[in-house]
Amino acid sequence: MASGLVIIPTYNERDNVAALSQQVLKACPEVEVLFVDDNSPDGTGVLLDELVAAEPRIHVLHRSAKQGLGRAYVAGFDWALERDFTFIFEMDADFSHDPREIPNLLAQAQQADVVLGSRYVDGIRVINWPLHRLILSRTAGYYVKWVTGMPFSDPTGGYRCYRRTVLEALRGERIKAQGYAFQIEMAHTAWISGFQVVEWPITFEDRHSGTSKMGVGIVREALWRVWKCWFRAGLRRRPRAIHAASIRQTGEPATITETAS
Ligand SMILES: Nc1nc2c(ncn2[C@@H]2O[C@H](COP(=O)(O)OP(=O)(O)O)[C@@H](O)[C@H]2O)c(=O)[nH]1
Ligand SMILES: [Mg+2]
Repeated sequence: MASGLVIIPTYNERDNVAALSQQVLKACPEVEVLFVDDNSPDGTGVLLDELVAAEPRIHVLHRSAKQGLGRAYVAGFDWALERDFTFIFEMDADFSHDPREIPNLLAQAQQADVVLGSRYVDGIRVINWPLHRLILSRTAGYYVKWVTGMPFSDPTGGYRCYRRTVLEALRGERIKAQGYAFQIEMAHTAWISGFQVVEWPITFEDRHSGTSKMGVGIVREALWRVWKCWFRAGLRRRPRAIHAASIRQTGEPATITETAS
């Protein structure tokens, strides 16, 4: 049975998680939500336990310490693959990603293996972000393209939908990044392996509450890991032949289960 899971990593997101999970389930009642919390000092984890107790479509994975968004996603992907989810989403916890886009990402995923929510296709759609963050984010896209040949405009974005087949195939790959380099590595590994990766325009709005976990270490990690992507690809700048698990090879893609209303 096909279904969708929205994975949301959290670190000190106490003010956001209740309203966000509600909005996600309202925007797309067919999906379930998995929070991956790294023992947030602000008590996000305790609040998440309460949400889980009240709503069967909400789940939580508690991890013992802050290990970066990449590690949280890997734990979430493993959790999803142990269950019966076909469409697995990434989403930030701070309302930077509008939950109303989930059905659109899902619709795109009917015809693609990976859908990357992008702030930079058809112009720039970013609200209230400090200029230095915008410049950094835009530069990251050009840098990744320059080094690896991967043509996507927003490779560090964290609003995505992966087909299960992609995560199964990438499970054996050594994707070790902790910060935003994780998003680059995931996109690059899927793309260079021949999966069909598409971009979908989204609007990104800076968080209203809580603070960013972005730091110099995350940028430094991304800078060198992009080169590693290229080396691991054998210096190739184009995908291999279409991946055997790509929907273009397997015929009709699965569709998400409709819930009875
Ligand atoms: N579990 C977990 N989540 C994290 C970690 N670092 C960041 N996040 C979450 O990842 C998402 C994006 O982080 P954020 O600080 O908003 O980054 P920004 O939007 O680039 O400023 C948010 O949901 C954070 O709570 C981490 O180390 N562990
Ligand atoms: Mg944010």
